[in-house]
Amino acid sequence: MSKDIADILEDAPSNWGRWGADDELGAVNYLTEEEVLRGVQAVEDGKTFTLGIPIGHPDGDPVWPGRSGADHYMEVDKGHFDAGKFDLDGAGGLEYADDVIYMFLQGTTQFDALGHVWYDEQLYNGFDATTTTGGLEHCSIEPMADHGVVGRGVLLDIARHRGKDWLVQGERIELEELLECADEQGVELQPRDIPIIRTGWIELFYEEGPEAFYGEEFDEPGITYSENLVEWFHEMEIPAFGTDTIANEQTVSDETETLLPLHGALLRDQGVTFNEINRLDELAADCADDGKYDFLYVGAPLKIVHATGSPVNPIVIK
Ligand code: UVW
Repeated sequence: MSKDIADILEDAPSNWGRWGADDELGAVNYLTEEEVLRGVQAVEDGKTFTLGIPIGHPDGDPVWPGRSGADHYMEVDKGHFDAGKFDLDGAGGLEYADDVIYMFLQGTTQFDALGHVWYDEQLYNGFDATTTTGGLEHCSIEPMADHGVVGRGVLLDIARHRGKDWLVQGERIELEELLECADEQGVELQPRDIPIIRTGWIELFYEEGPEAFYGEEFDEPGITYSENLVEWFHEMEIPAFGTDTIANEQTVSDETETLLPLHGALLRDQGVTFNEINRLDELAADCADDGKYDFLYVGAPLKIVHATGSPVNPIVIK
């Protein structure tokens, strides 16, 4: 039987109440105007990178097992006009195309809302988990979408640091290695930064295909739970972090033997925003080339009412 996450995290640091009893924005509150300007100061040459993956890729989309990729279809196109299904009175020959996407909001590059994951019947800041029924009454994506997630980002290229194209199933990354990697790259991690951790894992999906990616038992590589790592996020006042994996952490923690404990310790307890399923290879190649690993990070989730998350195409400006 797996351990109880509430017992494991009993003494873990928390941000509940830090920004008031009604707060639903969490650690993104750290991203004040000063932090935005600190991000702007990291811009030197204006090079831009987008971190989103394609939505509706012909080989499918990389998603958490049990979810499905986007289903994209045409509601109206030239064929509909040629078949006489539309007659736009007064359009003078003007025609149009319309399409629809049916997808999991967590099924592409995305931000988790703070009410996406909980334990012990409570969401971030103590909201009752029953308020998620029928749509998130509290801690939906809306406060984050209203605020935006903008600050100084720092790439930590763990795949390159290990001399690999990508990490394999179950490989774990500890805090010490994140710090060593920053050191080796010659970049200083500062309080309120947005760490972007590259494992190469999403590249495996596109380069070797879904079978290699999912394997026999899905067990993603990633940062792993430790008291040190959780304390570090708290002391450094980390508002958000991104990775190129589906869930931003080792699937089953070696330490707790439970599924995704950092979702409990960081998202639910500290209100840290998770930006998942990024594609980081182009950004990483450029950072390796010019030796500059910090940048302005801009994440704009959609204002979807009562939603558990939102697709996002983060923009990085160097
Ligand atoms: C789960 O909800 C399982 O993970 P994610 O945060 O990746 O959506």
